[in-house]
Amino acid sequence: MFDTLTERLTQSLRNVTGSGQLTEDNIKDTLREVRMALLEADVALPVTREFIAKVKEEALGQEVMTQLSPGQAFVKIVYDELTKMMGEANETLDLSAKPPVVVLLAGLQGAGKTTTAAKLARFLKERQKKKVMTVSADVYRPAAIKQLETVSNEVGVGFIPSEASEKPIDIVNRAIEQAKIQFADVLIVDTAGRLHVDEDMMDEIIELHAAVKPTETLFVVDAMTGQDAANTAKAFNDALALTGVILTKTDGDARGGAALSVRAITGKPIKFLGIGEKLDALEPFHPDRVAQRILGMGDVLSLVEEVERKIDKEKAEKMAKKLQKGGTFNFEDMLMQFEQMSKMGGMMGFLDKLPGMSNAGIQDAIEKANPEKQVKRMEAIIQSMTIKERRNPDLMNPSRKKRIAAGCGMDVAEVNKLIKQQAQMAKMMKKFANPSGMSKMLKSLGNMQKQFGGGGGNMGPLFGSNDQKK
Ligand SMILES: Nc1nc2c(ncn2[C@@H]2O[C@H](COP(=O)(O)OP(=O)(O)OP(=O)(O)O)[C@@H](O)[C@H]2O)c(=O)[nH]1
Ligand SMILES: [Mg+2]
Repeated sequence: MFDTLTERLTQSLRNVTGSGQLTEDNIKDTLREVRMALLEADVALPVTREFIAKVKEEALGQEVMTQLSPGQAFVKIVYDELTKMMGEANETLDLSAKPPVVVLLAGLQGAGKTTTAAKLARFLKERQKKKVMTVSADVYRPAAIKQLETVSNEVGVGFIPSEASEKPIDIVNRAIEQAKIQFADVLIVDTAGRLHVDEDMMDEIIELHAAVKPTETLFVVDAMTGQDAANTAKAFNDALALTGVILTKTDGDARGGAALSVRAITGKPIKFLGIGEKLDALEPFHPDRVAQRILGMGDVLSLVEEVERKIDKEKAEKMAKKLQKGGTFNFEDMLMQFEQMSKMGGMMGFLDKLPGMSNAGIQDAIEKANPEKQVKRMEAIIQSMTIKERRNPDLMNPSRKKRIAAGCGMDVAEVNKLIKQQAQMAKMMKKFANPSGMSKMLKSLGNMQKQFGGGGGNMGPLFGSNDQKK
């Protein structure tokens, strides 16, 4: 998603150079390019205008920031404004109402409503442990009901049958009763595709909405329609009082105009993104993460830049130098790396920035592995060592290990595991021992995702998973 926009934006943002403050002069050209980039991405004109005005205002009002170059400062402003434009934070579904919570999906023909119904059902079932049921009120398109049944079965949620001869309101009222009897937490209602200019069809869903009073009314819309997505969302919102938008087919959308326009034009949050045809291809919409992706901050290179800014550079250089001279990556170095990692917002914050790591399944696996906790334990072990031991891993012997384990209240097996990890990291570091060793090491972490994706929670030498061969 956003490939074209990202390319354009990163290119123009690179042009803010010079030193000292941002001035009208040194941002003029770039602002024009950003504006062009947004319009080309099919962001609505009023939205683009407002965005540019805000960025300009922020940029000119900026205090001089010592650590940031004007270019970096400008990127930061653009990033902040992009995030704001999309709504700041992720908005979740309101599932606090009395069950069954009714979620009504509406949208144009072929937007992805039926697919999204199943994706959402799967998401709520697996991530939020909800009992979900689905029902189709699409009595118009042949096989529409069957389609929902098929995908509901595929994701393993209850499906309430309906007939094309029934009235949508009757279908849904009956479904609510049935969902109650079966103690479902959530009932997802799929509806027929309709155009906002088709009065009969709009009246139908307005009546349905009034009768059913869904807790969530979500507009499902194809991201590839760009700013039209935002405009139809607005038209539906005028009729239906939406609670949010689900943007589908973002996997095929290189421009991003829909994602950027919807909030500003409708005032309603995008709650989810459809990112593929498969039924697990749905992810919660996080404005900040999307803004990062748009600015290409998801790539490892800018991660390295960020790291270099934040970490104690001197320490890293000293370590690199030592490694270069053939020194060993010891426990002291390991401890330092853990500290730096936590400065960067911990493992989750760190992984967020690696491309491919936004995949929901991966994030889940990481959260389960709880790297933060593992790091804390590893830190405790190192802290239980003497300085001499920290600097000379070779000193380790059974009696020292026993003392260290006792000192941190863990067992020797865990100390052994840490020692093994240190050895692996030392080996890895040797490979990258040159002045930019740190950067290369971080890049190599990018490769971890492969290992990780296929390895069911194995985070490489740095964070061996707990639940592996005990
Ligand atoms: N690539 C991609 N395809 C998607 C996504 N969401 C839905 N689709 C595809 O879009 C097509 C239409 O999806 P449906 O779920 O049938 O759309 P609908 O809104 O229910 O269509 P109608 O009921 O006819 O109005 C299908 O081929 C889906 O596989 C997505 O996020 N990415
Ligand atoms: Mg459908």
